[in-house]
Amino acid sequence: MALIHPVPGRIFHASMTEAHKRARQIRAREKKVAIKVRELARVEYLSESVFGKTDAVVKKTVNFNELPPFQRELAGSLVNLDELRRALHSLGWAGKKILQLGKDYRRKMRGKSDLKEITRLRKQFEKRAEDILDGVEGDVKIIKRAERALKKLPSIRKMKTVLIAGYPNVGKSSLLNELSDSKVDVQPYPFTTKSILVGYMREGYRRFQLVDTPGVLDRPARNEIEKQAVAALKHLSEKIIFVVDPSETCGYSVAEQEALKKKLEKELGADVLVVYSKADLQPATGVGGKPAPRPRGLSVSVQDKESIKELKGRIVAWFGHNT
Ligand SMILES: Nc1nc2c(ncn2[C@@H]2O[C@H](COP(=O)(O)OP(=O)(O)OP(=O)(O)O)[C@@H](O)[C@H]2O)c(=O)[nH]1
Ligand SMILES: [Mg+2]
Repeated sequence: MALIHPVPGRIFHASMTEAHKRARQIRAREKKVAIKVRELARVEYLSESVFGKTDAVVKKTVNFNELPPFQRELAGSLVNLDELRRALHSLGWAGKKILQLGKDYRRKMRGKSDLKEITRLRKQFEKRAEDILDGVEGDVKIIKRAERALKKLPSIRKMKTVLIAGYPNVGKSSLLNELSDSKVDVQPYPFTTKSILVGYMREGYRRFQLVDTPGVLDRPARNEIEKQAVAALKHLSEKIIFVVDPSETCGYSVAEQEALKKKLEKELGADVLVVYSKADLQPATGVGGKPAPRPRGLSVSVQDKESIKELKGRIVAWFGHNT
């Protein structure tokens, strides 16, 4: 569902054409009567058409205050929400104003019998309606810009969620694929050029959402925007599977990986479950050329279905069995 109801292009012109077409279909036995009725109809249809279009945008755009915190935080980072709210208000006001003006003009026109005068009033109404819409053109631009920007918001379901973090190449996406029942969803994420990956895992009647965020939780946040990107995720879940690759084939030492884990734990105030990946590979050699001791904790390999099953069990237990 779109957060912002699409704003039609050229509201005034589209409404004019619509009003004119509909009014032309009106027939009356007497020509004079027909002209007057059509002129009244043009005013009515134009005002109603503009109102309908603007009102739909106002009414069908979500109330950003009611979005889940994660979505709201992201929306707020992409768009100035106060400015957008004001723009929507102005557009709504313009539509109502034109609707009322249409009523006033029709009242005036009904009292006239001179056809030239009636036509003059209809044109005057059209001009005033156009001026009102011109006055909110800046607001329309703001709404359209927001509409485009918010297309980058990922759609994430409201359900038990686990984030997957860890340095690049440690095996996060491979793990997500193994844990997910169906194909992993690719969603846009505003802070990164990469997409985020969303998978769904079922265990009995329980369903979990797993989110892999390449470029976000796979390195220490460097600047404000990156910190914001990390902070937004806090609203999604405080449960993080942190993947450590003890084989170090990812290119990062275990010590570096542990340091990132500590940092994320602190930054997000997260509840972290460490998972050691690539259990089928030898751990990297430690001091003195000896293989480093096998890490304590859950070791998994995408080649070992049992280990994946065990991880699933851990995730379920993590949320508690009565959830
Ligand atoms: N041997 C072995 N290789 C694995 C395992 N899991 C992942 N890999 C390999 O490790 C490499 C990186 O895996 P990815 O799942 O793409 O890692 P990632 O953490 O998602 O990487 P980025 O998306 O770049 O952050 C790939 O070549 C995988 O095939 C595993 O359990 N065993
Ligand atoms: Mg990946």
